[in-house]
Amino acid sequence: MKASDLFIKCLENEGVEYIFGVPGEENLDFLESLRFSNIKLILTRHEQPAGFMAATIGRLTGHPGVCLSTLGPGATNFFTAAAYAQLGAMPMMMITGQKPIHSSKQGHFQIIDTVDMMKPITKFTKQLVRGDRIPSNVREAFRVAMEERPGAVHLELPEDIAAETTSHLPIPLHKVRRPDANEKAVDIAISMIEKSVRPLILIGAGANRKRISKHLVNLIEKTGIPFFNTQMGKGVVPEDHPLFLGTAALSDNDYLHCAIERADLIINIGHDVVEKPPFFMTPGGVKVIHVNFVASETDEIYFPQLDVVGDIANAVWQIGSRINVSADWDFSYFKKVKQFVDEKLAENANADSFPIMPQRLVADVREVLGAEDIIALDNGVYKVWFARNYRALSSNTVLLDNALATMGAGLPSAMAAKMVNPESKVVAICGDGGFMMNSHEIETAVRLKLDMTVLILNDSAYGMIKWKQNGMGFEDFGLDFNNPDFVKYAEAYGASGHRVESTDQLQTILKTTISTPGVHIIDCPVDYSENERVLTRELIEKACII
Ligand SMILES: Cc1ncc(C[n+]2csc(CCOP(=O)(O)OP(=O)(O)O)c2C)c(N)n1
Ligand SMILES: [Mg+2]
Repeated sequence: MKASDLFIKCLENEGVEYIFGVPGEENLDFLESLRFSNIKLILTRHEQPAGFMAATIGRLTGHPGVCLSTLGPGATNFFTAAAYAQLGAMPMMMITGQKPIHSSKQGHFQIIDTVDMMKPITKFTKQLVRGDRIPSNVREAFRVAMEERPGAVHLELPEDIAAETTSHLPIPLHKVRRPDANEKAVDIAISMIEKSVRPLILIGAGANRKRISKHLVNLIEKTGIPFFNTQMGKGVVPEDHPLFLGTAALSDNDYLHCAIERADLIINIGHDVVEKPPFFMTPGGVKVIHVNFVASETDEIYFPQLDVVGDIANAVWQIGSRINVSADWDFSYFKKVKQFVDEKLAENANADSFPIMPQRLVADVREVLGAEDIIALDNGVYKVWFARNYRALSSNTVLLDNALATMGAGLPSAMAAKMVNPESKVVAICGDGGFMMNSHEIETAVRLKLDMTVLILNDSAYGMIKWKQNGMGFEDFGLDFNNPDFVKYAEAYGASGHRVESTDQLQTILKTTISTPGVHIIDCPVDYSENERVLTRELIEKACII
Protein backbone atom coordinates (compact mmCIF):
# COMPACT_ATOMS: atom_id res chain seq x y z
CA MET A 1 0.00 0.00 0.00
CA LYS A 2 0.94 3.65 -0.20
CA ALA A 3 2.92 4.92 2.80
CA SER A 4 0.36 7.67 3.48
CA ASP A 5 -2.38 4.97 3.62
CA LEU A 6 -0.25 3.11 6.15
CA PHE A 7 0.18 6.29 8.19
CA ILE A 8 -3.61 6.71 8.38
CA LYS A 9 -3.99 3.02 9.33
CA CYS A 10 -1.48 3.59 12.14
CA LEU A 11 -3.53 6.54 13.40
CA GLU A 12 -6.71 4.44 13.24
CA ASN A 13 -4.84 1.77 15.18
CA GLU A 14 -4.21 4.36 17.91
CA GLY A 15 -7.94 5.17 18.09
CA VAL A 16 -7.62 8.67 16.62
CA GLU A 17 -11.01 10.21 15.87
CA TYR A 18 -10.14 13.68 14.62
CA ILE A 19 -7.33 15.44 12.81
CA PHE A 20 -7.40 19.23 13.17
CA GLY A 21 -5.56 21.50 10.82
CA VAL A 22 -4.81 23.21 7.55
CA PRO A 23 -3.35 20.99 4.80
CA GLY A 24 -0.78 22.27 2.33
CA GLU A 25 0.29 20.79 -0.99
CA GLU A 26 2.93 18.70 0.82
CA ASN A 27 0.11 16.92 2.71
CA LEU A 28 -1.94 15.95 -0.34
CA ASP A 29 -1.08 12.23 -0.36
CA PHE A 30 -1.90 12.12 3.35
CA LEU A 31 -5.16 14.00 2.72
CA GLU A 32 -6.14 11.61 -0.05
CA SER A 33 -5.52 8.64 2.27
CA LEU A 34 -7.56 10.36 4.98
CA ARG A 35 -10.48 10.61 2.57
CA PHE A 36 -10.98 6.82 2.90
CA SER A 37 -10.78 6.77 6.70
CA ASN A 38 -13.35 7.17 9.48
CA ILE A 39 -11.05 9.72 11.10
CA LYS A 40 -12.72 13.11 10.70
CA LEU A 41 -10.74 16.01 9.28
CA ILE A 42 -11.57 19.21 11.17
CA LEU A 43 -10.44 22.00 8.93
CA THR A 44 -9.54 25.13 10.89
CA ARG A 45 -8.73 28.68 9.83
CA HIS A 46 -5.27 28.76 11.39
CA GLU A 47 -2.89 26.05 12.60
CA GLN A 48 -2.47 27.44 16.12
CA PRO A 49 -6.09 26.81 17.20
CA ALA A 50 -5.93 23.37 15.50
CA GLY A 51 -3.05 22.61 17.86
CA PHE A 52 -4.97 23.96 20.86
CA MET A 53 -7.92 21.72 19.93
CA ALA A 54 -5.73 18.64 19.51
CA ALA A 55 -4.06 19.34 22.86
CA THR A 56 -7.45 19.69 24.55
CA ILE A 57 -8.57 16.35 23.11
CA GLY A 58 -5.42 14.88 24.70
CA ARG A 59 -6.05 16.69 27.98
CA LEU A 60 -9.60 15.37 28.23
CA THR A 61 -9.16 11.82 26.93
CA GLY A 62 -5.55 10.94 27.85
CA HIS A 63 -4.99 9.92 24.21
CA PRO A 64 -3.07 12.28 21.95
CA GLY A 65 -5.12 14.67 19.86
CA VAL A 66 -3.71 14.98 16.35
CA CYS A 67 -3.17 18.05 14.19
CA LEU A 68 -1.86 18.54 10.67
CA SER A 69 -0.06 21.31 8.85
CA THR A 70 2.14 21.94 5.89
CA LEU A 71 5.87 22.62 6.16
CA GLY A 72 7.44 26.04 6.99
CA PRO A 73 4.70 28.58 7.77
CA GLY A 74 2.15 25.93 8.79
CA ALA A 75 4.64 24.27 11.10
CA THR A 76 5.74 27.56 12.70
CA ASN A 77 2.08 28.32 13.41
CA PHE A 78 2.03 25.17 15.56
CA PHE A 79 4.81 26.44 17.78
CA THR A 80 2.67 28.07 20.48
CA ALA A 81 0.25 25.13 20.50
CA ALA A 82 3.16 22.72 20.96
CA ALA A 83 4.39 24.74 23.94
CA TYR A 84 0.82 24.79 25.31
CA ALA A 85 0.59 20.99 25.15
CA GLN A 86 4.11 20.45 26.42
CA LEU A 87 3.89 22.76 29.43
CA GLY A 88 0.31 21.75 30.15
CA ALA A 89 1.15 18.01 30.04
CA MET A 90 -1.42 17.39 27.31
CA PRO A 91 -0.70 14.48 24.94
CA MET A 92 -0.75 15.83 21.41
CA MET A 93 0.72 14.86 18.03
CA MET A 94 1.62 17.29 15.28
CA ILE A 95 2.07 15.96 11.73
CA THR A 96 3.75 18.35 9.33
CA GLY A 97 4.56 17.99 5.65
CA GLN A 98 7.91 18.55 3.98
CA LYS A 99 9.30 18.81 0.46
CA PRO A 100 10.69 15.55 -0.96
CA ILE A 101 13.89 14.61 0.83
CA HIS A 102 15.47 12.44 -1.86
CA SER A 103 15.39 15.01 -4.65
CA SER A 104 13.79 18.43 -4.76
CA LYS A 105 13.60 21.06 -7.47
CA GLN A 106 12.55 23.95 -5.26
CA GLY A 107 15.76 24.98 -3.54
CA HIS A 108 14.98 26.04 0.01
CA PHE A 109 11.56 27.49 -0.75
CA GLN A 110 9.46 27.37 2.47
CA ILE A 111 11.92 24.97 4.06
CA ILE A 112 12.87 25.38 7.67
CA ASP A 113 14.24 22.63 9.87
CA THR A 114 10.92 21.85 11.55
CA VAL A 115 12.27 18.84 13.42
CA ASP A 116 14.97 20.99 14.99
CA MET A 117 12.53 23.81 15.69
CA MET A 118 10.29 21.42 17.63
CA LYS A 119 13.10 20.02 19.79
CA PRO A 120 12.85 22.35 22.79
CA ILE A 121 9.06 22.16 23.00
CA THR A 122 8.27 18.49 22.36
CA LYS A 123 9.06 15.12 23.92
CA PHE A 124 9.77 13.55 20.54
CA THR A 125 10.31 14.98 17.06
CA LYS A 126 11.31 13.00 13.99
CA GLN A 127 11.37 13.06 10.23
CA LEU A 128 10.00 9.91 8.60
CA VAL A 129 12.66 8.75 6.18
CA ARG A 130 11.14 5.46 4.94
CA GLY A 131 7.59 4.28 4.48
CA ASP A 132 8.44 0.98 6.17
CA ARG A 133 9.35 2.78 9.38
CA ILE A 134 6.00 4.57 9.75
CA PRO A 135 4.43 1.94 12.08
CA SER A 136 7.28 1.95 14.61
CA ASN A 137 7.72 5.74 14.50
CA VAL A 138 4.01 6.44 14.93
CA ARG A 139 3.65 3.88 17.75
CA GLU A 140 6.68 5.25 19.57
CA ALA A 141 5.48 8.85 19.18
CA PHE A 142 2.08 7.94 20.66
CA ARG A 143 3.69 5.98 23.49
CA VAL A 144 5.94 8.89 24.40
CA ALA A 145 3.13 11.47 24.14
CA MET A 146 0.99 9.50 26.61
CA GLU A 147 3.69 8.43 29.02
CA GLU A 148 3.79 10.46 32.24
CA ARG A 149 4.46 13.33 32.11
CA PRO A 150 2.42 13.63 28.84
CA GLY A 151 3.17 16.24 26.19
CA ALA A 152 3.67 17.15 22.56
CA VAL A 153 5.24 14.98 19.86
CA HIS A 154 5.94 15.72 16.22
CA LEU A 155 6.34 13.69 13.05
CA GLU A 156 7.38 15.15 9.71
CA LEU A 157 6.11 13.30 6.64
CA PRO A 158 7.98 14.38 3.48
CA GLU A 159 6.10 14.23 0.18
CA ASP A 160 8.23 11.49 -1.40
CA ILE A 161 8.03 9.29 1.71
CA ALA A 162 4.22 9.68 1.76
CA ALA A 163 4.12 8.45 -1.84
CA GLU A 164 6.35 5.38 -1.28
CA THR A 165 4.99 1.84 -1.42
CA THR A 166 5.24 -0.37 1.65
CA SER A 167 4.02 -3.77 2.77
CA HIS A 168 4.35 -3.04 6.51
CA LEU A 169 1.42 -2.99 8.94
CA PRO A 170 0.55 -1.03 12.12
CA ILE A 171 2.08 -2.36 15.35
CA PRO A 172 -0.62 -3.67 17.71
CA LEU A 173 -1.02 -1.67 20.94
CA HIS A 174 0.19 -3.27 24.13
CA LYS A 175 -0.90 -2.77 27.73
CA VAL A 176 1.19 -0.46 29.89
CA ARG A 177 0.69 -0.14 33.65
CA ARG A 178 2.24 2.77 35.44
CA PRO A 179 4.56 1.75 38.30
CA ASP A 180 3.05 1.94 41.80
CA ALA A 181 4.58 4.16 44.45
CA ASN A 182 7.24 2.50 46.55
CA GLU A 183 5.81 1.10 49.82
CA LYS A 184 8.64 2.47 51.94
CA ALA A 185 8.15 5.96 50.51
CA VAL A 186 4.45 5.65 51.37
CA ASP A 187 5.37 4.54 54.93
CA ILE A 188 7.55 7.62 55.40
CA ALA A 189 4.76 9.83 54.03
CA ILE A 190 2.26 8.27 56.44
CA SER A 191 4.59 8.74 59.37
CA MET A 192 5.21 12.42 58.43
CA ILE A 193 1.47 13.06 58.15
CA GLU A 194 0.69 11.26 61.44
CA LYS A 195 3.37 13.26 63.26
CA SER A 196 2.33 16.63 61.85
CA VAL A 197 -0.08 18.93 63.69
CA ARG A 198 -1.61 21.04 60.94
CA PRO A 199 -1.35 19.09 57.66
CA LEU A 200 -3.04 20.32 54.49
CA ILE A 201 -3.69 18.56 51.19
CA LEU A 202 -2.96 20.40 47.94
CA ILE A 203 -4.42 19.06 44.68
CA GLY A 204 -2.59 20.04 41.46
CA ALA A 205 -2.83 19.62 37.71
CA GLY A 206 -1.57 16.01 37.63
CA ALA A 207 -4.51 14.90 39.73
CA ASN A 208 -6.94 16.28 37.15
CA ARG A 209 -5.94 14.15 34.21
CA LYS A 210 -6.36 10.73 35.75
CA ARG A 211 -9.54 9.77 37.52
CA ILE A 212 -8.24 9.74 41.06
CA SER A 213 -11.09 11.66 42.67
CA LYS A 214 -12.52 8.66 44.51
CA HIS A 215 -9.30 7.82 46.38
CA LEU A 216 -8.69 11.47 47.22
CA VAL A 217 -12.20 11.89 48.62
CA ASN A 218 -11.65 8.76 50.73
CA LEU A 219 -8.34 10.07 52.08
CA ILE A 220 -9.81 13.49 52.85
CA GLU A 221 -12.91 12.06 54.50
CA LYS A 222 -11.09 9.41 56.51
CA THR A 223 -8.56 11.87 57.90
CA GLY A 224 -10.58 15.10 57.91
CA ILE A 225 -7.52 16.91 56.53
CA PRO A 226 -8.66 20.10 54.77
CA PHE A 227 -7.60 20.64 51.16
CA PHE A 228 -6.98 23.39 48.66
CA ASN A 229 -6.06 23.21 44.98
CA THR A 230 -4.11 24.87 42.21
CA GLN A 231 -5.87 26.42 39.22
CA MET A 232 -5.37 23.27 37.15
CA GLY A 233 -6.36 21.00 40.03
CA LYS A 234 -9.85 22.46 40.22
CA GLY A 235 -12.73 20.04 40.47
CA VAL A 236 -10.84 16.80 41.21
CA VAL A 237 -12.59 16.85 44.57
CA PRO A 238 -15.82 18.83 44.33
CA GLU A 239 -15.26 22.32 45.69
CA ASP A 240 -18.53 22.37 47.59
CA HIS A 241 -16.91 19.87 49.98
CA PRO A 242 -16.95 21.12 53.61
CA LEU A 243 -13.17 20.62 53.87
CA PHE A 244 -12.34 22.69 50.76
CA LEU A 245 -10.43 25.83 51.71
CA GLY A 246 -10.12 27.44 48.28
CA THR A 247 -8.02 27.71 45.13
CA ALA A 248 -4.56 29.25 45.24
CA ALA A 249 -5.19 31.54 42.26
CA LEU A 250 -2.46 33.86 43.48
CA SER A 251 0.96 32.66 44.65
CA ASP A 252 1.02 34.63 47.84
CA ASN A 253 -0.86 36.87 50.20
CA ASP A 254 -4.42 35.72 49.46
CA TYR A 255 -6.71 34.85 52.40
CA LEU A 256 -6.07 31.18 51.72
CA HIS A 257 -2.36 31.77 52.36
CA CYS A 258 -3.17 32.47 56.02
CA ALA A 259 -3.91 28.72 56.26
CA ILE A 260 -0.90 27.74 54.17
CA GLU A 261 1.37 29.83 56.41
CA ARG A 262 0.11 28.03 59.53
CA ALA A 263 0.38 24.52 58.03
CA ASP A 264 3.37 22.43 59.11
CA LEU A 265 2.99 19.88 56.28
CA ILE A 266 1.53 20.04 52.78
CA ILE A 267 0.69 16.79 50.99
CA ASN A 268 1.10 17.98 47.46
CA ILE A 269 -0.80 15.69 45.13
CA GLY A 270 -0.13 16.07 41.41
CA HIS A 271 1.43 19.50 41.53
CA ASP A 272 3.91 20.42 38.85
CA VAL A 273 6.20 23.46 38.88
CA VAL A 274 4.97 24.60 35.46
CA GLU A 275 1.90 25.98 37.21
CA LYS A 276 2.02 29.44 38.70
CA PRO A 277 3.12 28.53 42.25
CA PRO A 278 0.24 28.03 44.69
CA PHE A 279 2.62 29.06 47.51
CA PHE A 280 6.34 29.64 47.94
CA MET A 281 8.45 27.23 49.95
CA THR A 282 11.05 28.89 52.15
CA PRO A 283 13.99 27.37 54.04
CA GLY A 284 12.77 26.23 57.46
CA GLY A 285 9.14 26.80 56.36
CA VAL A 286 6.32 24.35 55.75
CA LYS A 287 7.41 20.81 54.81
CA VAL A 288 6.10 19.26 51.59
CA ILE A 289 5.43 15.69 50.47
CA HIS A 290 5.42 15.52 46.67
CA VAL A 291 3.05 12.83 45.38
CA ASN A 292 3.19 12.56 41.62
CA PHE A 293 3.76 10.32 38.61
CA VAL A 294 7.22 11.82 38.30
CA ALA A 295 9.81 13.11 40.76
CA SER A 296 9.74 16.73 41.92
CA GLU A 297 11.82 19.19 39.96
CA THR A 298 13.85 21.24 42.37
CA ASP A 299 13.31 24.95 42.18
CA GLU A 300 14.11 27.91 44.40
CA ILE A 301 10.55 27.91 45.63
CA TYR A 302 9.91 24.15 45.52
CA PHE A 303 12.18 21.63 47.26
CA PRO A 304 10.00 18.94 48.92
CA GLN A 305 11.24 16.89 51.86
CA LEU A 306 9.82 13.65 50.39
CA ASP A 307 8.90 12.36 46.93
CA VAL A 308 6.30 9.61 46.56
CA VAL A 309 6.68 8.74 42.89
CA GLY A 310 4.30 6.46 40.99
CA ASP A 311 0.68 6.21 39.98
CA ILE A 312 -1.08 8.97 41.94
CA ALA A 313 -4.33 7.08 42.42
CA ASN A 314 -2.45 4.13 43.84
CA ALA A 315 -0.27 6.30 46.11
CA VAL A 316 -3.32 8.13 47.49
CA TRP A 317 -5.10 4.81 48.00
CA GLN A 318 -2.05 3.37 49.82
CA ILE A 319 -1.80 6.39 52.10
CA GLY A 320 -5.54 6.47 52.71
CA SER A 321 -5.85 2.80 53.56
CA ARG A 322 -2.91 2.66 55.99
CA ILE A 323 -2.96 6.03 57.74
CA ASN A 324 -4.19 6.38 61.32
CA VAL A 325 -6.12 9.43 62.36
CA SER A 326 -4.02 11.42 64.85
CA ALA A 327 -5.47 12.98 67.98
CA ASP A 328 -2.87 15.75 67.70
CA TRP A 329 -4.16 17.11 64.41
CA ASP A 330 -5.58 20.54 64.87
CA PHE A 331 -7.69 21.97 62.08
CA SER A 332 -9.43 24.66 64.11
CA TYR A 333 -7.54 27.55 62.51
CA PHE A 334 -8.12 26.16 59.01
CA LYS A 335 -11.85 26.05 59.72
CA LYS A 336 -11.79 29.74 60.65
CA VAL A 337 -9.87 30.52 57.45
CA LYS A 338 -12.43 28.60 55.42
CA GLN A 339 -15.29 30.55 56.92
CA PHE A 340 -13.46 33.81 56.26
CA VAL A 341 -12.54 32.86 52.66
CA ASP A 342 -16.13 31.82 51.94
CA GLU A 343 -17.45 35.12 53.30
CA LYS A 344 -14.90 37.13 51.31
CA LEU A 345 -15.67 35.27 48.10
CA ALA A 346 -19.39 35.83 48.54
CA GLU A 347 -18.90 39.60 48.59
CA ASN A 348 -20.46 41.33 45.60
CA ALA A 349 -21.77 38.05 44.20
CA ASN A 350 -25.16 39.79 43.99
CA ALA A 351 -23.92 43.26 43.05
CA ASP A 352 -26.21 44.71 40.40
CA SER A 353 -24.09 47.66 39.28
CA PHE A 354 -23.29 47.90 35.56
CA PRO A 355 -20.88 47.10 33.92
CA ILE A 356 -20.92 43.83 35.80
CA MET A 357 -18.42 43.17 38.59
CA PRO A 358 -16.26 40.04 38.19
CA GLN A 359 -17.68 38.49 41.37
CA ARG A 360 -21.26 38.73 40.07
CA LEU A 361 -20.19 37.45 36.68
CA VAL A 362 -18.62 34.33 38.18
CA ALA A 363 -21.66 33.75 40.41
CA ASP A 364 -24.04 34.04 37.44
CA VAL A 365 -22.05 31.61 35.29
CA ARG A 366 -21.94 29.11 38.17
CA GLU A 367 -25.66 29.53 38.78
CA VAL A 368 -26.72 28.60 35.25
CA LEU A 369 -24.34 25.64 34.74
CA GLY A 370 -24.64 22.09 36.06
CA ALA A 371 -21.94 20.06 37.83
CA GLU A 372 -20.74 18.40 34.61
CA ASP A 373 -20.91 21.50 32.42
CA ILE A 374 -17.62 22.96 31.26
CA ILE A 375 -16.08 26.39 31.21
CA ALA A 376 -12.96 26.95 29.08
CA LEU A 377 -11.04 30.08 29.96
CA ASP A 378 -8.72 32.13 27.82
CA ASN A 379 -6.02 34.18 29.57
CA GLY A 380 -6.82 37.49 31.18
CA VAL A 381 -7.48 38.87 34.61
CA TYR A 382 -10.88 37.15 34.82
CA LYS A 383 -8.96 33.87 35.09
CA VAL A 384 -7.90 34.90 38.59
CA TRP A 385 -11.54 35.66 39.47
CA PHE A 386 -12.80 32.36 38.08
CA ALA A 387 -10.01 30.37 39.74
CA ARG A 388 -10.71 32.04 43.09
CA ASN A 389 -14.50 32.34 43.06
CA TYR A 390 -15.90 29.61 40.78
CA ARG A 391 -16.68 26.34 42.53
CA ALA A 392 -15.74 23.44 40.22
CA LEU A 393 -17.85 20.40 40.99
CA SER A 394 -16.24 17.78 38.78
CA SER A 395 -12.84 16.91 37.23
CA ASN A 396 -11.88 18.75 34.06
CA THR A 397 -14.88 21.05 34.10
CA VAL A 398 -12.72 24.17 34.42
CA LEU A 399 -10.35 24.15 31.48
CA LEU A 400 -7.79 26.81 32.06
CA ASP A 401 -4.16 27.10 31.14
CA ASN A 402 -1.98 27.96 34.08
CA ALA A 403 1.13 26.56 32.42
CA LEU A 404 1.93 28.39 29.16
CA ALA A 405 -0.95 30.75 30.01
CA THR A 406 -1.31 31.76 26.39
CA MET A 407 -4.03 34.01 25.08
CA GLY A 408 -6.11 32.61 22.22
CA ALA A 409 -6.76 29.09 23.53
CA GLY A 410 -10.11 29.68 25.23
CA LEU A 411 -12.35 29.34 22.17
CA PRO A 412 -10.52 26.39 20.54
CA SER A 413 -10.33 24.46 23.82
CA ALA A 414 -14.05 25.02 24.38
CA MET A 415 -14.75 23.70 20.87
CA ALA A 416 -12.71 20.54 21.48
CA ALA A 417 -14.35 20.10 24.90
CA LYS A 418 -17.78 20.20 23.27
CA MET A 419 -16.70 17.59 20.71
CA VAL A 420 -15.51 15.27 23.49
CA ASN A 421 -18.47 15.98 25.81
CA PRO A 422 -21.50 16.58 23.58
CA GLU A 423 -23.84 16.12 26.57
CA SER A 424 -22.27 18.94 28.59
CA LYS A 425 -23.00 22.62 28.12
CA VAL A 426 -19.79 24.40 27.20
CA VAL A 427 -19.02 28.06 27.72
CA ALA A 428 -15.80 29.69 26.50
CA ILE A 429 -14.89 32.66 28.67
CA CYS A 430 -12.57 35.09 26.92
CA GLY A 431 -11.28 38.61 27.28
CA ASP A 432 -11.83 40.91 24.33
CA GLY A 433 -8.07 40.64 23.71
CA GLY A 434 -7.76 36.85 23.86
CA PHE A 435 -10.98 36.22 21.94
CA MET A 436 -9.74 38.25 18.96
CA MET A 437 -6.55 36.19 18.79
CA ASN A 438 -8.46 33.19 17.41
CA SER A 439 -11.95 34.60 16.82
CA HIS A 440 -11.92 33.34 13.22
CA GLU A 441 -12.55 29.84 14.61
CA ILE A 442 -16.16 30.91 15.13
CA GLU A 443 -16.50 29.95 11.46
CA THR A 444 -15.23 26.43 12.27
CA ALA A 445 -17.57 26.16 15.27
CA VAL A 446 -20.56 27.22 13.14
CA ARG A 447 -19.55 24.82 10.34
CA LEU A 448 -19.27 21.96 12.86
CA LYS A 449 -22.69 22.90 14.24
CA LEU A 450 -21.37 23.00 17.78
CA ASP A 451 -23.80 24.13 20.47
CA MET A 452 -21.78 26.47 22.58
CA THR A 453 -21.57 29.90 24.16
CA VAL A 454 -18.67 32.34 24.02
CA LEU A 455 -18.79 34.93 26.76
CA ILE A 456 -16.58 37.92 25.90
CA LEU A 457 -15.59 40.16 28.78
CA ASN A 458 -15.38 43.58 27.26
CA ASP A 459 -13.11 46.22 28.81
CA SER A 460 -11.62 47.43 25.49
CA ALA A 461 -8.16 46.69 26.91
CA TYR A 462 -5.55 44.16 27.84
CA GLY A 463 -7.00 44.36 31.34
CA MET A 464 -4.66 41.92 33.05
CA ILE A 465 -1.63 43.99 32.09
CA LYS A 466 -3.44 47.19 33.09
CA TRP A 467 -3.99 45.74 36.53
CA LYS A 468 -0.32 44.76 36.85
CA GLN A 469 0.78 48.15 35.47
CA ASN A 470 -1.30 49.88 38.10
CA GLY A 471 0.01 47.54 40.80
CA MET A 472 3.56 48.54 39.89
CA GLY A 473 2.66 52.21 40.27
CA PHE A 474 2.95 53.03 36.56
CA GLU A 475 0.68 55.42 34.66
CA ASP A 476 -2.10 53.95 32.54
CA PHE A 477 -0.43 53.68 29.12
CA GLY A 478 -0.45 51.61 25.96
CA LEU A 479 -3.08 48.96 26.71
CA ASP A 480 -6.41 50.25 25.32
CA PHE A 481 -7.98 49.26 22.02
CA ASN A 482 -11.30 49.40 20.19
CA ASN A 483 -13.46 46.36 19.59
CA PRO A 484 -15.63 45.42 16.66
CA ASP A 485 -19.36 45.28 17.29
CA PHE A 486 -19.34 41.71 18.67
CA VAL A 487 -23.06 41.18 17.94
CA LYS A 488 -22.61 42.04 14.26
CA TYR A 489 -19.33 40.11 14.25
CA ALA A 490 -21.16 36.98 15.47
CA GLU A 491 -23.90 37.43 12.90
CA ALA A 492 -21.37 37.80 10.09
CA TYR A 493 -20.24 34.24 10.87
CA GLY A 494 -23.78 32.86 11.12
CA ALA A 495 -23.58 32.73 14.92
CA SER A 496 -26.03 34.48 17.27
CA GLY A 497 -24.90 37.69 18.92
CA HIS A 498 -26.14 38.94 22.31
CA ARG A 499 -25.27 42.07 24.24
CA VAL A 500 -25.56 42.47 28.00
CA GLU A 501 -26.98 45.95 28.62
CA SER A 502 -27.77 45.63 32.29
CA THR A 503 -26.34 43.29 34.88
CA ASP A 504 -29.58 41.42 35.50
CA GLN A 505 -29.68 40.41 31.81
CA LEU A 506 -26.59 38.21 31.96
CA GLN A 507 -28.23 35.19 33.61
CA THR A 508 -31.25 35.35 31.33
CA ILE A 509 -29.05 35.57 28.24
CA LEU A 510 -26.82 32.71 29.44
CA LYS A 511 -29.83 30.51 30.18
CA THR A 512 -31.05 31.11 26.63
CA THR A 513 -27.70 30.54 24.92
CA ILE A 514 -26.84 27.32 26.72
CA SER A 515 -30.21 25.81 25.90
CA THR A 516 -30.54 27.01 22.31
CA PRO A 517 -28.66 25.18 19.52
CA GLY A 518 -25.85 26.91 17.68
CA VAL A 519 -22.91 29.14 18.46
CA HIS A 520 -23.71 32.13 20.67
CA ILE A 521 -21.50 35.09 21.34
CA ILE A 522 -22.21 37.34 24.30
CA ASP A 523 -20.66 40.78 24.55
CA CYS A 524 -20.52 41.52 28.27
CA PRO A 525 -19.04 44.82 29.50
CA VAL A 526 -17.10 44.26 32.72
CA ASP A 527 -16.07 46.59 35.53
CA TYR A 528 -12.46 45.89 36.36
CA SER A 529 -12.08 48.51 39.08
CA GLU A 530 -12.55 45.55 41.43
CA ASN A 531 -9.17 44.14 40.35
CA GLU A 532 -7.33 46.93 42.03
CA ARG A 533 -9.70 47.22 45.01
CA VAL A 534 -9.90 43.53 45.90
CA LEU A 535 -6.89 41.80 44.37
CA THR A 536 -4.36 44.50 45.15
CA ARG A 537 -5.34 46.90 47.95
CA GLU A 538 -7.54 44.67 50.07
CA LEU A 539 -5.05 41.81 50.01
CA ILE A 540 -2.08 44.03 50.85
CA GLU A 541 -4.00 45.42 53.81
CA LYS A 542 -5.26 42.06 55.02
CA ALA A 543 -3.74 40.54 58.13
CA CYS A 544 -3.97 36.89 59.12
CA ILE A 545 -5.63 37.63 62.43
CA ILE A 546 -8.78 35.70 61.68
C1 LIG B 1 -0.21 35.08 23.40
C2 LIG B 1 -0.06 35.96 24.60
N1 LIG B 1 0.31 37.25 24.45
C3 LIG B 1 0.43 38.05 25.53
C4 LIG B 1 0.20 37.57 26.78
C5 LIG B 1 0.36 38.48 27.99
N2 LIG B 1 -0.99 38.78 28.52
C6 LIG B 1 -1.53 38.07 29.53
S1 LIG B 1 -3.07 38.54 29.88
C7 LIG B 1 -3.04 39.74 28.71
C8 LIG B 1 -4.22 40.65 28.50
C9 LIG B 1 -5.47 39.89 28.26
O1 LIG B 1 -6.43 40.79 27.76
P1 LIG B 1 -7.91 40.31 27.52
O2 LIG B 1 -7.93 39.06 26.76
O3 LIG B 1 -8.70 41.44 26.98
O4 LIG B 1 -8.39 39.95 29.00
P2 LIG B 1 -8.64 40.96 30.22
O5 LIG B 1 -7.49 40.80 31.14
O6 LIG B 1 -8.75 42.34 29.65
O7 LIG B 1 -9.93 40.51 30.80
C10 LIG B 1 -1.81 39.77 28.04
C11 LIG B 1 -1.46 40.71 26.95
C12 LIG B 1 -0.18 36.20 26.90
N3 LIG B 1 -0.42 35.63 28.07
N4 LIG B 1 -0.32 35.44 25.79
MG1 LIG C 1 -9.83 42.89 27.95
